[in-house]
Amino acid sequence: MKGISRSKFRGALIGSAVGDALGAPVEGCTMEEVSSVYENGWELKSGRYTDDTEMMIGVAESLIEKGGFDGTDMARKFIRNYHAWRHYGPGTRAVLKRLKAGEHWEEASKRVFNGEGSYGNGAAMRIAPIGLFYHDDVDTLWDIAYKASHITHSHVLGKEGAAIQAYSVALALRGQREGMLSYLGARIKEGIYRAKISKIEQLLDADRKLLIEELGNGEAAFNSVPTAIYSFLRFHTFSDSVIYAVSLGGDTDTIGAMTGAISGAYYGEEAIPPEWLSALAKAEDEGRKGLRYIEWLGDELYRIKFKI
Ligand code: F2R
Ligand code: MG
Ligand code: MG
Repeated sequence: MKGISRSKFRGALIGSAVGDALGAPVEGCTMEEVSSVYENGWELKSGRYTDDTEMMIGVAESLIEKGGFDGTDMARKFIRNYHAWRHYGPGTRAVLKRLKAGEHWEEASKRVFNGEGSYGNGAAMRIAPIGLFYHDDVDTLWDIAYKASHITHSHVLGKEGAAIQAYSVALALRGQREGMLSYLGARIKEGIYRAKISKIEQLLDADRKLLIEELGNGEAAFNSVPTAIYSFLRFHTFSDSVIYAVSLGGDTDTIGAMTGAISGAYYGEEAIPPEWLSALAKAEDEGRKGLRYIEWLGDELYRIKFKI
């Protein structure tokens, strides 16, 4: 398809991993703490990614192997890839344990948070491959984003957040930065997201403190997905958006990952600073699913999508 390149597919996935790795050392910190940790410059300190990227890899692997969404297989990929030291959220950890014990993927996620299900951002943080794969059909994208979220997040606000993030990646991939907020507004059903997305335009010059008060920087999907979209829209380079997202403090790896996915889909892999790519490759490529592997996942998604 015109304008949609392999570089943009790679950019969304690697952008997500890089945003995750930049935010990981400061997850849970205040804005002030983040600026003191990064006072000598925005280097990828360890280059290691966390649960955000490990799960995103599982989504991509499953779409590639099955040629589309398959809940049983995707759940299996999450279990197979799991490493506790990547710091998973407690709800997701509990659901993965149930899945590993043999519970069906349509049932396990309904058991956490007193039967409410999770509205954490753990479904949204991994959803970029679905935004890429279904970018040309928003009804299917929305439906599949909900289904893929349900494996671990059965609360409607967890699923809606993931669908909004997936659609933002698709719009960025298609080059639809102008109009992104109207396209999103026309789709969103849940009030808390409608309210936050409708505020983004008027907040584009806001200071960080106000932005956090209005959109949030926490682990709930509704306190982080709108913030990632904002971070993309406020700036005009990949690094400015991702650095800003991390500078807000709070759930820095995840807001960084989601901003990186949208920005990478828009600008392509070439826009990601080479020193960030080398740090990621150095930390993760030795025997792990690192930079080269994530690039390969982007290439495969592109190849299967466009039948080339
Ligand atoms: N786990 C973490 N970070 C914590 C520790 C890392 C730190 N670097 C350290 O070493 O100290 N990060 C990862 O988890 C987040 C994604 O979480 P996920 O997968 O959505 O998990 P969960 O537990 O389902 O939801 C997150 C929290 O949201 C609240 N919540 C969700 N649903 C709720 C409900 N129905 N009622 C009440 N609260 C609900 C809870 O506080 C959950 O724990 C990402 O940041 C990822 O990076
Ligand atoms: Mg994480
Ligand atoms: Mg996080």
